[in-house]
Amino acid sequence: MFPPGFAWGAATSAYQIEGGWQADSKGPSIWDTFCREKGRVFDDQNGDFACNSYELWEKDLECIQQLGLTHYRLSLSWARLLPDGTTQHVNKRGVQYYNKVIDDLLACDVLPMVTLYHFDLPQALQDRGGWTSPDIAILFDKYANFCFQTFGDRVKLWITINEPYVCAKLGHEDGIHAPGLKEKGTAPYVVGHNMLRAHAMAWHSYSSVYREKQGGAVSLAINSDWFEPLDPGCDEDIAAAARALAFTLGWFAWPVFVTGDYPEVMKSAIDAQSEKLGYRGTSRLPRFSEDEPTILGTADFFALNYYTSRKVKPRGGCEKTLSTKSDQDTEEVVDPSWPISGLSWLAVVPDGLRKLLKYIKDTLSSPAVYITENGFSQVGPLQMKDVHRCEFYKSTISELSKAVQEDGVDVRGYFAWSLMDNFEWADGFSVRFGLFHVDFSHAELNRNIYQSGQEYANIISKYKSDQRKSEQLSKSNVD
Ligand code: GBH
Repeated sequence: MFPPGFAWGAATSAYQIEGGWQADSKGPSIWDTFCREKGRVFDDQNGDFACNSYELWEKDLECIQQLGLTHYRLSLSWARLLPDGTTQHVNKRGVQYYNKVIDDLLACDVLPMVTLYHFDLPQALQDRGGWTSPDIAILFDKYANFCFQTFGDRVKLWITINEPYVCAKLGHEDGIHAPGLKEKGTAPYVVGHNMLRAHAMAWHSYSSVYREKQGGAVSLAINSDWFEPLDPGCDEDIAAAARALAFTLGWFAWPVFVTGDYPEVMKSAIDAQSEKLGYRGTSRLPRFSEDEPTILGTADFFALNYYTSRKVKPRGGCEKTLSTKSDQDTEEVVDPSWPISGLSWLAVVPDGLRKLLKYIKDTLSSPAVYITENGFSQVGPLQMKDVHRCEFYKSTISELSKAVQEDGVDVRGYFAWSLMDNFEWADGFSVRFGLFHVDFSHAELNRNIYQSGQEYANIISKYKSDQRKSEQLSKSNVD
């Protein structure tokens, strides 16, 4: 039960699938650098070749068609288009590659959703301070303008930045993503801030220069778990769950959708913790400047990456060191009844998606929503008949339909993560999220559909035939 024109998609990202890391004068990205440092990635693997989509794009297109997708979400490699990150030097072969991908999709009636930034900053810009430098917002805006200008005649759905939370926290606090910094409790807030500024500048550029002619829509993809109180009757747990939501979803959603600023509870918790731990100086959470383009209202829809849920209680203020986690002061637990997908963080909680969507509707004034990522991983021995993942997709999509039908959430589309097995960041190739299996042990890198991929294809084809029937019905009613 989904509305007409609903987007059925799958998602990927450039570094995770393309390979061709030095092909045709592509510049290095921070992930090229990071993977070369020993001990960063499972088995010291890297995305040098990955699924080799740079050369094997046609195989990806076959997978897309086999699933019957209406939409495909991909990301552009900034360093493939602009090897040193600036528009001083454009790599024509990179432009050609994405032109072909976009044109081929459209020729097959598949609409592209394009992400400008999915974790892979040009190394040349990291050398200038990366996301911790305020200048990055202007550089990103120039890159975004370049992309709107080059591809915007055909691309109508844009994501500026994928998961600023993950870049800020995993990349600059936990050090488990590139660039591998561990500046706890400080850099992540600066990075998040600059990402919001960069996103907003690009959105304003689109609105003032391209929107009228190109007619597309622009947002940023925000990842969040669903958080609920461990004991729903306990006030401390209720407050802790609210803090967890504020520090994950709210960090980026409040500035863009609600107030133009960070959630109050986040601001006060950070300042209180600074005080308590004797941190001097200006607030660790930067302020938005009145002299810059506004942040509020800079999204044409809500793009949600949802994977899992947690039950929350207070940590008890016992942390002695600065970090975003100690500011947040929560402990998050997995309910024992929730199955685990194979990855310890990925408990399977399909109805958490429905609850999160309801929360988004109620707190962010009912935005149009795309689920830009959702998925389930396979770890360990390969199973082509992946019954658990079939179950996962069926129940997730059923919860999604309840969100639409019963809760009235304006959901416009769903993108499964991921089209095919790929380079799963710090987990390398040990974790498989694909609807298609990729045989990384042979140079052909053949793609083969999993049972869950077939399940998803069946859901899509059922939707399409229902749509055709109801169109015929309404036509014959008119006659
Ligand atoms: C997505 O992030 C990414 O956008 C995508 O590229 C990736 O392939 C996909 O997830 C699957 O992982 O290691 O215990 O610290 C999802 C949000 C938030 C999920 C951080 C993993 C880290 C868990 N991610 N979380 S842990």
